[in-house]
Formats: sequence, C-alpha cells, structure tokens
Amino acid sequence: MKLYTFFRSSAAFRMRIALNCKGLAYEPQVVSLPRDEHKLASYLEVHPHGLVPALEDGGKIYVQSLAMMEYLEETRPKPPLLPASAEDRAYVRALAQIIACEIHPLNNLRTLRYVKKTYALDEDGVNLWYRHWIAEGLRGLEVFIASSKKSGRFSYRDQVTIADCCLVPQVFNAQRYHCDLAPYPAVMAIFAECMKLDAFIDAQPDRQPDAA
Ligand SMILES: N[C@@H](CCC(=O)N[C@@H](CS)C(=O)NCC(=O)O)C(=O)O
Repeated sequence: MKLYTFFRSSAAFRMRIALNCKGLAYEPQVVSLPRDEHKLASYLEVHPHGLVPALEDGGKIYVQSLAMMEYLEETRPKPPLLPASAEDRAYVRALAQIIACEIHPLNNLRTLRYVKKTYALDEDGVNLWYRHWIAEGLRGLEVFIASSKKSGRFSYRDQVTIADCCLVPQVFNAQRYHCDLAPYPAVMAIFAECMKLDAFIDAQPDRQPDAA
C-alpha cells in the first residue's frame, strides 16, 4: 500500500494510526502542503480535490480518511477498529464524524488561508478563528463522550476504534495552536491512553520522514 501523506496533516495522521493499528505496512509518499504539492496536476490525478491523504491499494486509489478507514476495516478486519454491535458502531462513527465533519474542515489549511486573505487577518486574527472553532467542537465532543457512558480507556470502552484515530490528531492540532484543553478532561484522558500505544506514537507528526 502507498499512503499519500504529509506529516502535519490530521487526516493523514488518522490513516497512519489506522494502518499501524492493523499492522499494515505502507510506503509513505510525501505531499507537501506548504509547498502546494497537493495542487500539482500530478497529484490531482491521484486525488481530484487536491487533499491529503489518499491511499493506493492493489493499483486502486482511495480518498477520504473515514471512507478509507472503513475500507481497511472491511478488507482487513483484524484487529477491528469498529465495535461488534450496530448501536456501538453508530456511536463510534458519530464520534469520528464530529471530528472529521464538524471540527476539522473549519480549521483546514485552505479555510485558514481563505479567512486570512479575505478578511485581511493577522496571525492573532487567524488564531482567534482557529481557537473559537476548536473550543466549539471539543466542547461538543466532550459532552458527547461524557454523556454516552460508552467510553472507557478509549473513546469506546477498552477498544481502539476509528474514533480514537480521529481524536488524537485533532488534539495534536489544537496543541499546535496553543488551545486551552483543560475544559475537556474526558477527551484528554482518552488522548493520554492512546499516546501510550506504539501505533499512535509511531504515527505522530515528528516521527514522519518529512517532519521539519
Ligand atoms: N475529509 C478529508 C479531509 C482531507 C483534508 O482536508 N486534508 C487536508 C490536510 S489535513 C488538506 O489536504 N488540506 C489542503 C488544503 O486545505 O489546501 C479526509 O478526511 O480525508
């Protein structure tokens, strides 16, 4: 398998964790976002929307990290990254989507570049935007986890799932922007447990070949 990745990309980080959890070897193909390599014609042939990551498997290309994690789950089910029951799978998918659909797009590179340019924001202005949406998103995540009674060591009981593959990169991202994470103790407890595992440690940005 080949993973089109960038060390700081949260969505690529999700995939690196999922691949590591399943013990799947992959070849990293670096696509530098600051150098706009995701906008090159050669990459647009891989991913028509010019976003990282993409996964190549058996000569076919897959995009969208949530879809790719589900693809891995269906083609390489062991160890599972989703719970056994439909109810619990819905819970885990909801958590993953809270992060991937509600939080991450508002803080994506193209979003930040757009608000910075369009509204002539300086660095403080961009940080204000970033931290506002992180606080909104993580508050929702915290409430969802705390009220579900389904969390344990990890987002779902003692099983690592795709929810954790999404949660950890989002927390890394928030830490990079110096967000106050004290109001989210349930989220941070899960983060701490995940970061004891090699699959997460080895996937983190500063362990990647393209880390600055
Ligand atoms: N929903 C997509 C998100 C992909 C995405 O937004 N990737 C970011 C990096 S984390 C990207 O390529 N950004 C380029 C840009 O914003 O210009 C997924 O889960 O794969």
